[in-house]
This record gives sequence, structure tokens and C-alpha cells, in this order.
Amino acid sequence: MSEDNTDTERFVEEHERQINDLLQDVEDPAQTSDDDGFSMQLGGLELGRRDFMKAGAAAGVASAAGALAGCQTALPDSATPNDSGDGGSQGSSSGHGHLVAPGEKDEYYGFWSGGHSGEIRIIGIPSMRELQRIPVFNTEAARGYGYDDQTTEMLENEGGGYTWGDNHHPNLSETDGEYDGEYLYVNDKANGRIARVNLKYFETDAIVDVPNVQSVHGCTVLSPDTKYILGNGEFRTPLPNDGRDVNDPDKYTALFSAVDPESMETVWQVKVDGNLDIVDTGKEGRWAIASCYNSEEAVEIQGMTHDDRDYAKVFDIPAIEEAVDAGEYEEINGVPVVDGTRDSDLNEGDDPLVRYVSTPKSPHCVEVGPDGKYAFIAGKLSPTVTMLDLDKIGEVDDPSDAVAGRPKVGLGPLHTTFDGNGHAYTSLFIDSQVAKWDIEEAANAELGSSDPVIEKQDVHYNPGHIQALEAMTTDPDGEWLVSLNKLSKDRFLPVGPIHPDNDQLIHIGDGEKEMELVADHPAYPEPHDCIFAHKDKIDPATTWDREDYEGEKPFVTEEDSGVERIDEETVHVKASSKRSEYGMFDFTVKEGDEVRLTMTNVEGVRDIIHGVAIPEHDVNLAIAPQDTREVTFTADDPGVYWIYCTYFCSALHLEMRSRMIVEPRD
Ligand code: RUQ
Ligand code: CUA
Repeated sequence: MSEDNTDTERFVEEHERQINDLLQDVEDPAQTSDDDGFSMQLGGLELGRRDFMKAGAAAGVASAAGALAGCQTALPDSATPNDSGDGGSQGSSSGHGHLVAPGEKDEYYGFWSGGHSGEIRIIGIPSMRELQRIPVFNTEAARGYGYDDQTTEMLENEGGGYTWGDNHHPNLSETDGEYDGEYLYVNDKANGRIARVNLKYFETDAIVDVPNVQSVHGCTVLSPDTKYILGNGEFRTPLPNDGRDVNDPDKYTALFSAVDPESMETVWQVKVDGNLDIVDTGKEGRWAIASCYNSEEAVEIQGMTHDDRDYAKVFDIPAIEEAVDAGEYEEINGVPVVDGTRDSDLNEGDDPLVRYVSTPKSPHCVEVGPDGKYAFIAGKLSPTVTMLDLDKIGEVDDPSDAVAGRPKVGLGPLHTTFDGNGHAYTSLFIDSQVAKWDIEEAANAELGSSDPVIEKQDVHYNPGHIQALEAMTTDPDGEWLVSLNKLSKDRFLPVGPIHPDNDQLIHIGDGEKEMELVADHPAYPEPHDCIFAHKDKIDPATTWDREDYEGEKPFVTEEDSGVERIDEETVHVKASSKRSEYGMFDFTVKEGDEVRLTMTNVEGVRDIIHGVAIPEHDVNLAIAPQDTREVTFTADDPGVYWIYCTYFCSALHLEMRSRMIVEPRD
């Protein structure tokens, strides 16, 4: 690089032009030809990009791209994986490759709940590569989430002001029983909330702090059209919990809540006996089935596990809606609460709101099979899974007569998933295994028979949820199953006393062959569950659509950039950002001013994000192309404060700076 000024300018211009060409090519390949022969002096910046490899002909990077292309041929889709460990008891002999070659994409999106990290993680299947993280109940500096005004206000106001959450059950929105790719919903077990993630932008856009409950554990959408998000109140409390009945646990109550998916408001709740653990719905929009492990209504573990039987509760959604419409409720903290306890008048007669079905000891999961015929309720402290016939449950006088099967699958059954070919797979927490069994055979066998069990696969160790591809839809895809193991113990290099979890990838094919353990995947504590959607069902935007925030926030161009004094102590600073400069090289405010900074990223191309950091003011924005973000802060002390970009956006990223000058107020 020459010292000479004009040379430097030329270099910079050329560099910007090359990046623009590349990005243009990514956006619209027809607009640029493959062989415009530029040489990429700073090619290293872009080498990792899949789309750059597509462009292919850049002279300066031809050899590197060639090397990567070489990798591709060395790693075809069917390659034997080399990172799979020995597959425990079964080894990896048939070579079901899960590796996805450089530049290739996964077939499925996996959406992982992040447990008490409070986030959602996007993991590609089958590669198990982590693609992205979406902060939900946590704050996340890397995405500026919980730093700009909008997300801070959402977390503070609707979100209740908690600094963390414990998300367990991710759910995808459905239309006509199919994933429509619009939203993901997830619960917060810790603070009784439900959040919505917008899948156009892969961003959390709404949170509801559900009234009258301390914990929302089980969480599901009502199939087939996402009429409600349903949440299980796990912890029984006095109702309302305002100091009454504190020493009278008999009077504590658990609530089943319905949230409107659009307004994200709690529309009704149902009071029940016992507690509420996990929930799933039938495929026709009528039944929601929840497990209850503490029918004893005890407040310590000995009491909670005392009885040999607890129950599942079957909620009749239309019957509940009717009761609400008829005004048969008590309004508590603004929500209509109907009485679904066993002795309630509303549970008398042919059309009870809630049916209580006796099931063996401390059941955990409820999952409804693909055809919607059975709900599968795992025993946890019983080695069985109870199959409840949902076609019958509305017909029989005694709900126990709707029990259609109860195979004995092994110790500590927690969750069940499906391959769409008549097999169920149940995780066995205590046995550290996944049991595969035949659903029809279980329906025909004696209750308690282990004959329907076909095969068991060791996992490492102590699985909670297991999930096969699109197993929660009416048409599961089989092929891969992930076992989310709570403990990894000795499976990875030791990293101190807090161990990662271990998500193991298991090949199941169409269910006709043996299961095969294919990969270990360490997971940051502590994911609980995951859900998969074929890539064709998810269609994220690559840049923002400014119409989506029109009227709420401005789009600030370079010309609009400037400082507007609102009053003695308030200023509004507006600025654009692009490679590699902000709309203003500096701006001046007065000591003590409240500064509202509105910043737009005016880039039209994808993957060029600009950050805004202002040292000593705790300002941290991440702004994607065509997006606007705002932050309000106080310029407490006079001085000069550099503003810099946190996202590595160009070769002149370090030079992408501005100054905030805070003048003494005098
Ligand atoms: S739970 S390990 Cu929160 Cu889904 Cu069953
Ligand atoms: Cu903009 Cu770095």
C-alpha cells in the first residue's frame, strides 16, 4: 500500500467497489457477470461467505475457492462422519453422514430452547452447526437486544422487568396444521411468561407476562391454526396471590392459560385441581391434554410423589370458550377465570370443561401422535407410557375407558417422538436410553407389556426431550432424531465443573432399520427442547423492510442526519450509517442533556451490519441493513466520546467512527 494519498483513496474506492460488486452479485446474480475479473486484495474478509464461492471467478481468490471446492468433493452428503465418537453401544458402522460440506446448507432448521440462558438457538440439521441465537428473555450485547429503546421497553414493560427467563418449549405457528413460518412461541418457566419470535426477522417481537401464575411450564400452540398459545401454570399459589391463604396450601391453585397469538394477551384461564406440567393439543382444535405430577397437591417432594397414580387433564377448548362467552367466570386481574376443578358445576354433565384421567405415578410428557389419534403420556416414575385415545375421550362416560394402551418401555420415560411410520421413540432418563416401540402393537397388547418395544439405543447421559424431524406435525419426516441429554459427564474435554449438555444426533431413517448414534454435540447450559422445520417452510428476510416500521421509527438518510434541540435538556440526534461512515463525523450536545439517538443503516445489501458503541454511556446498537434503531441516554459529563462501529463491516471498519462532544453547561 502506498503512502501517497491518492493511492490510498484509490485503494479504498476499489475495495468498496469490490465489496459492493460481491454483495450485488449475492443479491441479484443476473446483474453482474461472473468474470469481471476483479482481483480481491482483501479477499480474506469475504472468503468464508458461501455466496462468494458461488461467484467463483474472482482471480485473486481462485485458489482458495478451489481448495474449498475440493473439501466439498471430499465430503459428500453420504460421507462417513468423523466426529461421531464410537456411537456408544452400537457404533457408527453403516455411515449415515450428517456432515454438510463447506458452502452447502442444511436441510432443516432446528429451534432449540435455551433453558435459563433465556435464548433460542438455531441449529442446522443434520450438521448440528449452530447458525444463530435469538435473545428472548435475556439481554444480548452481540445483537443489541435489551440495549435499544424498543427491546428495552418490551423487556421492562410487557416483559415485567425480569433480567432472565427459563425457556423450555419452542412452538412453531401453524396454518391448516402446517408450519407457516411466521412465528415461534416459547414459554418462560421462571417468570410465567410467553414470548413471540418473528420469523421474518428472527427477532423477539412480543412478550406477555401471564397474570395470576408464577410459572408457565408446558406450552403449545392449539393446532391446526394457532388459535391460542396454551400455557401450563406449574406452581400452585393462592389466587390471587396477594397475601391470602399463604399457610393454606389446600387453597392454592394451578391455572391453564390461553394467550391470543396476535395481541399476545391472556384471554382466559382455567382453574384446576393438582398441578400442570406438560401440554400438547390434538390436531383438530378441540382437545388440549396436560399432565399433572402432583395430584397430591403437596408442597414438599415426599408428598408430591406419594401416590401411585396422578392424572392427565383433558381440556375441551370449545366448551371452555362457551363458558367464557356465557359469563360463567370470575375476573381476576383482568382475566376471566373459569372453574375447571373436579367438583365444579362446569364439570358436571356430558360436556365437562376438564376431564381427569387417572394415569400412573407422576407423569411428565404429553405428546400427540402425527395422526392425532393418541396422546402419549410418559410415566416418569412409572416405566410406562399411557396412550389416550382422543377419538374416544369425548364419548366414554369414564375417561379411563379411553386408555388405549400402556407399553412398558423402561425406567424414567420423559418424552416421546415419532417417525411417521408407526413408531414411537421414548426417552428414558434413568436408563439413559431411547426406546423405539410400535404404536399399533402397543394398542393391541396388554397394559404393561414390553412386547411393543423394538429396540433401545444408549445415549449419554440422561435424556430429557427427544425430537425427530417434524415429529409434531401430521407428517413427520423421520431420518434424524436428536436426544437432548441433560448430562455429558465424560463425553467432552473437561471445561471446569459446569459441564455442557450433550445433544446427540441419532439416525432413525424410516424406522425400519436400527437406530444409529451419529454425533455428539455439546450444548451450552441448558437447552430443554427443540422443534424442526424443513427449510422450505421458513423464509427469513435478508434485509429489513422499512415499511414494517413505518410510522414508528424514521428512516434516516445521510441528508437527514443532524442534531435537533427539543428543549433546554433534550436533543434528538439522527444519523445514517453505511460503510464506512456515520451520517455525522461529530455532533455536540450539552452536559446533562437527554440524548435520543436514532440511527438507520442505509445499506441495501445483506450481511453488512453496523454497530454503534458510545464508550462510557452504555450505548450498544446493532443495526441490520435498512433497519432503524433508537437509544436514549444522558450525556452526564463534559468531554469527547468516540463513537465506533462494533460489527466488522469493511476494511475501514476501524475508521468508522464519530465523536460526541459534550460541552460543559457553564
Ligand atoms: S420439560 S425434560 Cu420443561 Cu419439557 Cu421435559
Ligand atoms: Cu460499520 Cu463496522
